[in-house]
Amino acid sequence: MQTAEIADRIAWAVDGLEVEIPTWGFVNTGTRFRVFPQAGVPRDVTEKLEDAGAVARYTGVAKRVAIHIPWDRTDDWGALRATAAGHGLAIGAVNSNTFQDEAYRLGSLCSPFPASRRMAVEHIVECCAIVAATGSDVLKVWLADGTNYPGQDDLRDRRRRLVETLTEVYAALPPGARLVLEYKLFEPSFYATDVADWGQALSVVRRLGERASVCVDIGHHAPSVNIEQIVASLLAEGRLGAFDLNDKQYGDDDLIVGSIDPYRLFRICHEMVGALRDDEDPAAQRCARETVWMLDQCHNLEPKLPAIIRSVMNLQEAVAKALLVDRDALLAAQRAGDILGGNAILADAYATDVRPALAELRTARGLPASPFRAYLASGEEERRATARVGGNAASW
Ligand code: PSV
Ligand code: MN
Repeated sequence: MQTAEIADRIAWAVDGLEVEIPTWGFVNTGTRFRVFPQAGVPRDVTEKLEDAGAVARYTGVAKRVAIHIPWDRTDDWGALRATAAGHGLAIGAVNSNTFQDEAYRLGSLCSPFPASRRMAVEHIVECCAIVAATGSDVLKVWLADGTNYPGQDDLRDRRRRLVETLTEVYAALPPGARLVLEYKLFEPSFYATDVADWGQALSVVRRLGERASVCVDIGHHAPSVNIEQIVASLLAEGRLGAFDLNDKQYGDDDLIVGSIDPYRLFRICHEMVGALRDDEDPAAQRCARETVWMLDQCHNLEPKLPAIIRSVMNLQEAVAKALLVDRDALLAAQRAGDILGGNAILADAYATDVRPALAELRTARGLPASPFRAYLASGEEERRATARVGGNAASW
């Protein structure tokens, strides 16, 4: 296939795809052993938005920014929204945080202590108000709730508390907004996590209502779990709400998306593109259209901005390859029971080098052919480090 024909077929990866960048991707992060600070890291939410604005400028497809409360707390949400808009950004998912307070020692929404549950509900209800005040449309809830030892708490009771408190939160969602519930296999709890997998998350959001769905964080699964099948199942149920994109080798490693297993990322994108193009399943199609493609990564050692730009490009490449899959031929092979034929269609699309076509598409739209190289050559990284001296760099 010629570059021009490839470009034609993958244009959506540049014109249609919307990627959401997390403010916490720009701050100093680390492991439980040490945080290694970097130069030029934002000192407040305004500077985080400035960095997200740079990613949007270079890539052209990352125009939503996810915020985390209280890390991004401000006393004027309207002003925050306006600052974001000044950088060409809309506020995306508002992430609640019920994992960094002493009160949450034994959990938040599932805690055995009514006062802790109350505090968590009030915090997330406040996040609902922030959704409205910032013009966002998504509330994202991840819970660090769980237990470390068998017998520590009653598992069924914890589940009952979860449904009860989330029902209260759901009632506070602003009109038109959605709640997405994120699951995670383990950590910080090591015996039983209250929302540990997609089945638990799906059954809980079903109890809440139509505007509740599931967030799939790629890093939150056991090794070798088939994540694209989870994505397909959630799409079929109309309950996929968002991705937290990243990559992993061992646990919840929060590495650059597509840096370890680009083929897995491609397979996930293939499920998404399949649903987006499936006119015969309008419910899955709508669900795929509304799904937020958010990054959730930590750049502990590598420079943060170029790492995030790289992530966006990796995602675009995976989406582009998925757009190249010959769906009619695939369907025909599948219906004919042609195992190797079907597999070859996917393998051929994955093996295509889409980078020249992506570069052409970007150039035609006034974007740098390689946002990553253009950013590194721009001197912005050095200027940021010189300008942001003094004060307290934002960190965990
Ligand atoms: C938890 O590990 C998580 O994936 C959740 O999305 C949090 O909001 C995010 O990381 C930041 O800690
Ligand atoms: Mn996440």
